[in-house]
Amino acid sequence: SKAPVRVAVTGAAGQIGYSLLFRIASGEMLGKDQPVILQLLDLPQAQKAVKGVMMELEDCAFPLLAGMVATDDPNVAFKDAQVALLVGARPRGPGMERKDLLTENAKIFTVQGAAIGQYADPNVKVLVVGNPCNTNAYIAMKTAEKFGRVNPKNFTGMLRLDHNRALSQLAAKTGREVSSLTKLVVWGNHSPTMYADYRFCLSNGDSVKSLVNDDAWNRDVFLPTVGKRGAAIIEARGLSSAASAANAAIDHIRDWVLGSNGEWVTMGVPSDGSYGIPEGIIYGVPCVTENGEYKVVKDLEIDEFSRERMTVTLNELLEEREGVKDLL
Ligand code: NAX
Repeated sequence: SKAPVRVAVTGAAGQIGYSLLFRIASGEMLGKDQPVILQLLDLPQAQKAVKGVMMELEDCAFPLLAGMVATDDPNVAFKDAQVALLVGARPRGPGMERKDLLTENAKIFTVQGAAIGQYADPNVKVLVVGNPCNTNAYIAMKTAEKFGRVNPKNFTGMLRLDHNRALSQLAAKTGREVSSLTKLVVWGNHSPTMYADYRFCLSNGDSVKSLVNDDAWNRDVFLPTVGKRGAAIIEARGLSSAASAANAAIDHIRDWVLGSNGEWVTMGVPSDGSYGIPEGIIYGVPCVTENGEYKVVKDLEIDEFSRERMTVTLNELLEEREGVKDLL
């Protein structure tokens, strides 16, 4: 049987953690033949709650769960980790400015980036879920890079929830099965500025753009619906999206590790300069994954409307980067 993979998860006592951990332990992320060891990080005051989650994980008697540790020390949590899911983050409190949120989180992600840079497996695959996830991933990457051990290309941010939200809206609009849709991409930042782009999207060989054939719907209904979906969930549920976020994290890592079989998946990855995105910015792009590596789909045509949208979401990321530059 296979050697266990060490999976670090931060914010383990939180809402997303409560959905995510059980699915990782049941084999939905790395495969039904792949044992895992869970390395759970949360704040000191959340350790008791993490213990409770671990008790429930034990009570599932998952055959693939080869071990677990709980800790409040990032250096312990990330030790030899091959997959790291950075979910825990400082939520926006009452009266907190966007700028404060950014710098509070920047502190967390410099500490965790340093721990990953020193102690994780050199090929660790990092997915940042905690918001602002693109910029948090950027901070962790830049900090980890200083130690010269881990691959900076492997720091990614989660755009997959936006991607899945867009798929389901398009399936509803066209009356096609969600599973029939391919070649969707969500460009940019995980925020309401994201640009879900279905110009290349196909359903059983038919162009989804032609099936929709409604630019006003794209601009006035589709993009706002996907962009504001997180707020709509909070409004309806009284809590932020958790199960769907955990599901997206599973999808992101599963496709990265096990391959996307030629299909496009959206990942926030450090830009290599393509599409005019400055190098290093963590930006949602279409990727194809194979043998544990992602490749950005290149040379797609960018029309005027798309360029406008891609610039708006890029400018937000540049602003966020400017806001944390003193910490890096
Ligand atoms: P919760 O508040 O339920 O849980 C967060 C957990 O993280 C808590 O247990 C907290 O103690 C822990 N934590 C805080 N600081 C930590 C640190 N420095 N080290 C380790 N653990 C720490 O939030 P939850 O609903 O689970 O959401 C977690 C994050 O995901 C939030 O930042 C949220 O904004 C973000 N989201 C990102 C999404 C995406 O698509 N990228 C979508 C869903 C979600 O909104």
